[in-house]
Amino acid sequence: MRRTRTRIAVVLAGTAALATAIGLASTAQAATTLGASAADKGRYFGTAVANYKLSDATYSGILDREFNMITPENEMKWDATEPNQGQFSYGSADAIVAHANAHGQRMRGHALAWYSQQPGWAQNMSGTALRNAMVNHITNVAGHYKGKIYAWDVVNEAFADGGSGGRRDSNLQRTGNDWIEVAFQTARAADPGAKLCYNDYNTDGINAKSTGVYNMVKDFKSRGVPIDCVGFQSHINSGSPLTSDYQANLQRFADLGVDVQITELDIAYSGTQQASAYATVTKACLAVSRCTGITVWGIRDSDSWRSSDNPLLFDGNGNKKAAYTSTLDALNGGSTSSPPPVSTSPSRSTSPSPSTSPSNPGGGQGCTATTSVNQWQGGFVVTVRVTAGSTINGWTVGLALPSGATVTNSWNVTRSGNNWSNVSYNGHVNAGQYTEFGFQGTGTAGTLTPTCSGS
Ligand code: G2I
Repeated sequence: MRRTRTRIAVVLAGTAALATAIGLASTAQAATTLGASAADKGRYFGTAVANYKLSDATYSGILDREFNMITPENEMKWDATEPNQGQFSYGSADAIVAHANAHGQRMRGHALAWYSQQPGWAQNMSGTALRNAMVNHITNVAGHYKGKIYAWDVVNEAFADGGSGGRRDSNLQRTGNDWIEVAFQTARAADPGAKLCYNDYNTDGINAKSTGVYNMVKDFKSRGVPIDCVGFQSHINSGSPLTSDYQANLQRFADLGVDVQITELDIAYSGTQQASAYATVTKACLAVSRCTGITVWGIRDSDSWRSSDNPLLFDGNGNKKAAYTSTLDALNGGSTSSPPPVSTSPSRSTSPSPSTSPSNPGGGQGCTATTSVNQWQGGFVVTVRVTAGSTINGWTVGLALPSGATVTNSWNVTRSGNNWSNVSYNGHVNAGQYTEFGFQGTGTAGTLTPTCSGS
């Protein structure tokens, strides 16, 4: 009897080993959770999370089983993180980050600069005071989370709805059209490792609004403004339906040299129509190699900001819906498009030089430096481009500011008086290529005459 049992046990063990081997082999084709399946395709699958729901076991059970990226639904917004000017409040957001760390999930940060959900004190500000408040806010919040955020929605919803293709009016917009690039430069300085995204809604197909954003991104890339990604919220409903050019729209942005992400997906259709639309969106992301992941805007229908539309993947009881299955199937059957390159990219760029000619050329051994200045009343941002004549491994730009101008913030550079030198990751510049650094200040930058010396 004992011998028989032993033999059965050995046979079973052998079978189990074989089954495990087969199971592992087939896992790559058919992962059983959204996060694992997306990971097999080099992508993430995330959700918006509300901190106060983490104590709900059904909610956190689904979260930790299915999702490997988290966006705080409200906890990192300006009103939550700086309720009084200069007083920062990170408790709820920190709790979400701690949950993510404990469960192997990464974080998307949302959102540093936005016309909505501003604290009352900021709503009442304008001009230079508001601009400075925005810069201070971004510096503090992105600095607090430095190294902990995969991607930040640096600027949210800055474009107008409708056919204008232009900017939305807001107190931030009225501080000057360059507020968006200042926000990106400030975020880069505060957390150089985070991908920096522009995020908006009704930009999910090719239309006037998305083309306005497209033109801004193209301009930013050509001038070296640090932007790494564009978020497409994808709040799909009958008034803002899923269009057949969804994938083409993602692709045209990716072709500008930015990652694309689906950031707040929910689909207010029902039944099979909803399931099929989720599959279409998922396949579109898989088909675009720079689409790095998908985030849904909540877990259960009851968690949604528009819960009466039942737009999510789980019903109010936490059961998987048809939309869940179609999404998972789409992930598992996803195209073989290569995953996006993994990069902790420095700012060096090989993109074509800007159309505007350099304002202040200056040269020395191995390199030249040029500046472009964005001046507004009371403040400025300077971008300095260092172009290598022959390949260099380090550089120093000599650049003096007029009296009365004070630097408050700089990025991709280390400064000693009037000498601005490379940091660890941007000293090496190949012949003919360039890298950029920048700084922000108060006062007037005036006409700058930089010199450059390479080593
Ligand atoms: O409106 C849907 C989303 C559009 N894109 C940007 C997202 O940040 C935005 O998320 C929603 C949240 O899902 C809501 O939860 O943003 C809303 C505010 O603009 C959030 O609603 C707010 C309520 O308006 C507040 O009354 C409430 O105090 O949620 C707050 C916290 O529960």
